[in-house]
Amino acid sequence: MIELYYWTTPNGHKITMFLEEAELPYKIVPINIGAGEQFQPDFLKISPNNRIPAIIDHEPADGGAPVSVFESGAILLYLAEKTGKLIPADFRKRVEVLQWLFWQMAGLGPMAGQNHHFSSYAPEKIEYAINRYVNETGRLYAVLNKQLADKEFIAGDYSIADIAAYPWIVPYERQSQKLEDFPNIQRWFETIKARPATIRAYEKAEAFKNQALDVEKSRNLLFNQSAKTVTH
Ligand SMILES: N[C@@H](CCC(=O)N[C@@H](CS)C(=O)NCC(=O)O)C(=O)O
Repeated sequence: MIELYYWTTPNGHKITMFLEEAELPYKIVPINIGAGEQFQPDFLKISPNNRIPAIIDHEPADGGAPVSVFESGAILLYLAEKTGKLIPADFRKRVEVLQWLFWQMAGLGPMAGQNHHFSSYAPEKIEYAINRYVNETGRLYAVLNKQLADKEFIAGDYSIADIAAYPWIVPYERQSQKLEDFPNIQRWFETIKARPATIRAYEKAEAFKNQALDVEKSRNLLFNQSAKTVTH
């Protein structure tokens, strides 16, 4: 059994997408980041960065004590290695998946995240910052579009590289991007959206709809973090 510490955000959706795809039994433990639950001491023990998602695997491969993992890319890789699913065994194909997984983790995720911040959440509209992150998101979309020109999925077969990227393309309008400008992404996006596991993963989020993030109420909690908010 996998315990998934989760909230209904792109990085949270990555893990429900994997678990649904691999049909692994799991239990969701909601961590309402708008209510500050990411700072609870028990959660910080498994996720010292005070961010969702995190998992506890109660049946690790070595048969030992439960294993906890934080960082969505590390979780996807851990689960793919555990199950042998959504990652190729072939050496060269595996390298292909890993480089695109890290591209998402270090590029698309953080840049689109800053795009959301400066375009939607920042109390002042800072033109330079908005342009910087909208342009960088667009550049990353163009790179992905090129990669998908001759492939159905990012690294050939459907993999954790696609699962990492998809939830960050879902809010494309908020990122001031148009999918018509990226026809290969559009085709890829519609294919993944229609997968039964993707539909089931996004349905899991519905249960928390009435607790949707109210950025105005949570502004101080989410956007006022510093070294001082990292507790012992
Ligand atoms: N690099 C991390 C980023 C995780 C992340 O930023 N999580 C957000 C939600 S998507 C969060 O928990 N925010 C809580 C906070 O800012 O306190 C990952 O991919 O797991």
